[in-house]
Order: sequence, then C-alpha cells, then structure tokens
Amino acid sequence: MSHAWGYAANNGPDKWSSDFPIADGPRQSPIDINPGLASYDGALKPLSLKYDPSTCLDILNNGHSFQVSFVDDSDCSVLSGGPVSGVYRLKQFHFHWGASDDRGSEHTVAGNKYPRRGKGHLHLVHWNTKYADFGEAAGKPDGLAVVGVFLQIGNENASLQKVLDAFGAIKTKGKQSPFKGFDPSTLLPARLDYWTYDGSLTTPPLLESVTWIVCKDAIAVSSAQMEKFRELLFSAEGEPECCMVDNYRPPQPLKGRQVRAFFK
Ligand code: E5Z
Ligand code: ZN
Repeated sequence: MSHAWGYAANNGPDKWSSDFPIADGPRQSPIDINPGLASYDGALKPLSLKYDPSTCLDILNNGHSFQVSFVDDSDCSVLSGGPVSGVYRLKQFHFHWGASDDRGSEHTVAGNKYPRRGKGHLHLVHWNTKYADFGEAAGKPDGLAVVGVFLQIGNENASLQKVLDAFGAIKTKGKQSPFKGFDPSTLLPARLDYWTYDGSLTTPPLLESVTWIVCKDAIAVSSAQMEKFRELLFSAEGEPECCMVDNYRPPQPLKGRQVRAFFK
C-alpha cells in the first residue's frame, strides 16, 4: 500500500493485507450471515446493555468514519450477558455506510427473509474489563464485544438526528467536538435478538479480538438522514474534498466458523 489504509481503489480493503497480513486470517469480519445455517443455541443469554448518558464525551471525524466516544474509567456503561462472560465497557460507537441507500452495511444477511436489512451498520464497541484498558483488550481473543445494528430506510430517527445535528463541527478528518449527555440505548432496536460469532475489527489493524453480536432487528433511518452521513468528508480541511461514502469492508470467508442464534 502506497498510502495509509482507506476505502479508495489504491488503499481499500483488497489492499489491506500487504500492511496487515491478518486480513487473510481465520476469524475476519464482517461476514455474510446465512440465517438458515445459524444454529439456535439455548445456552445463549439475553444481551444486557446498560448505558449512562453522562459517560458520553465527544464526537470525532477520524477520516474513516465518525465516532462518538465514552468515558470508560468505570462500569457505568456496560455490556454483559449475551455470548460473553464478564463485563465489557462501552468505548465508542460509529457507523459504516454506502454511497447510496442500496448498500453500505458491514455484515449482510443472506436470503430474502430479512430483505430490508443492510443499508448501513451501527457498531457499539466494548472492551473486556478483565484487561487493563481498550488497547490491551484489542489484542486478546476475548478482548472486545461489538454490537452491530442494521440500518433500514424508513421513518426519520429522532435519536440519530441528535448525532447528525453535531456534524457541522466534524465535517473534515481530525475534527472533534464535545458531545455530552447522549444515551446510545436510544439507537437500539426494541428487541435484542442476535446472531453471534468470533471475528475481528473490520478496519486495520483487523485484530482478531471481537465477539460479534449482530442484532436481528434493524433500526429505521430516513433517506435524508443517510444523505447527511454522505456530506462528511474523508479529507482534512484544505485538502481536495472527498465525501465519506462506502466506508465498509465486504464480507470475509467464514473459514468453518459457526454462527449461533439467540432466537429460534
Ligand atoms: N468496525 S469495528 O467495530 O470492527 C472497529 C472497532 C474499533 C476499532 C476498529 C474497528 C478501533 N480501531 C483503533 C485501532 C486499534 O478501535 O484497534 N487499536 C488498538 C490498540 C490501541 C490504544 C487502541 N491502543 N488504543
Ligand atoms: Zn465498525
């Protein structure tokens, strides 16, 4: 790769393996979930997500996506239950999306049973408190748990709109702005039915440390709201403007992994 990684022809997903050989590893993400091949596992627990809006800190354009970050020095905003043991703290959430409303999700669902899924994907990133911090956890096989939520085109999402209203301050790469008091649980679907499998970060360094928890139910967002995502820029201030679109990695080989379902 001649430049830092990105999503363009010269530095996109099919080039990442030259700098990050784990790109071809045994547990890469995202994947295409085939509901017919997922096995119902009655031992899986309900997912518990308890978030305290006072831990919400700021919003950042990192040049690949935008992310909302949380204070993670206490167990105020945590994931437990589901497929994992112990307590995982919320670090940040971010999205992946397409250049148009017909694509852009990381993780897809095969078949026609869930036809409206997959116009974008929300990722809520948590780290296992058995490790000292996010950085240490990111290198451990059980270090991270990411909850994925599909976006589908429908009604305007009032909660997402609060996030979009902050975009004026983070149009370009590197811009950061305070973003306080936001409750990420308002972005979750009403029912937390999920699929789960062992995977990786979907961006370099592609570390194989993620227990993926992909919610079956999507949240609705309007087409006008998806347009707002596409007004962000990959580029920094003063550089030629490059719209932040298609910032998703395509599905990776399953390589014998089992996808389990919490629901029948
Ligand atoms: N798309 S995703 O949910 O799979 C995802 C989630 C988090 C990251 C990337 C993709 C992420 N990237 C930052 C680089 C990183 O966090 O992983 N760094 C790890 C070491 C470290 C201190 C981080 N050390 N902070
Ligand atoms: Zn992500």
